[in-house]
Amino acid sequence: MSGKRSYEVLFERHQKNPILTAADWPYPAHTVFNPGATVLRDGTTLLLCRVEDRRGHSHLCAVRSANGVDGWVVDEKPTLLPQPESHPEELWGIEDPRITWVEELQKYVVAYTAFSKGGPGVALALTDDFKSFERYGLVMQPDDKDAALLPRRIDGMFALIHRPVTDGGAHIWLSFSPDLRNWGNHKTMLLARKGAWWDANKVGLSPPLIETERGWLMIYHGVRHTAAGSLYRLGLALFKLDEPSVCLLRGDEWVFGPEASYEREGDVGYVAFPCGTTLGKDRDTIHMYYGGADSCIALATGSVARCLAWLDTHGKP
Ligand code: BMA
Repeated sequence: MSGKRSYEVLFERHQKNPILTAADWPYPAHTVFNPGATVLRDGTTLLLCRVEDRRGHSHLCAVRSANGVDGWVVDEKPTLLPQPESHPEELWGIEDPRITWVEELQKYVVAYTAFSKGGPGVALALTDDFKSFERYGLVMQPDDKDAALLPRRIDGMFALIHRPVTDGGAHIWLSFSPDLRNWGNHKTMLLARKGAWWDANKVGLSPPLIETERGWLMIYHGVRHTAAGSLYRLGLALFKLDEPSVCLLRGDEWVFGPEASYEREGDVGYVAFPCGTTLGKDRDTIHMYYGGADSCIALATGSVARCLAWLDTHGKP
């Protein structure tokens, strides 16, 4: 805990950061970043990493570790490659996966950005082993990204969070589907602020929502455009369990931003971009996996209870 003169630290960087770089890859990779994360049934932590090659195109590669910190075993070959022949929306690559285990389907649903001539859109793929995947194709047309599925139905419907961009700004939306293919009943969930705010003009979901007794905890990114470039920082918000479009609390301040050298220096400096968290056995410890400067993978650790307590003192309805 920091002193009274400084801001409270909610997410502690791991001493071994960055925990993964392209140098750990068994095949040529330019950069590795923005991983989705989950804990498999046997307790293994799996990260589905975005790997960029020297064309600038991305694919996804799974890495596994017993403790979620080191000893990573990287798939020998790309785990999920773009398939532009059958899926033209993946022509320029697939990026930024978010993983949700769906009990009802007994499958992981991976929501990722499919990038092509039409722009970035949201695609889904289902798997139970991270070896073979069933593609559902593009479910949200461009310009749309930063998507993740909720782990269970709400009022009988699957619910997908995503971030379409319109002339009215880049806000977080929630959409519903009976079958993961047909989507409707679209609602705004969290709006970007305006002006000088750290989360002005552009916000997006970062990792999938974390279910707590008090509501769905969201870690979202806000983008501040400056003369020197964009600053990607993270904030917290809490949503109603049975009506997740309703925001209960939203913090005014960011809780995590690019400070370490591996977050400030890289292909895209000043970016800390998580796409996945895992919860510890205590169901409180949050392991947040994030991309540093679009170049490496890092880990920071927090606590659900402390995030909720922070929202109580720093959040507003
Ligand atoms: C955003 C995302 C991320 C990336 C970030 C910074 O638009 O799509 O993939 O990490 O930009 O470049």
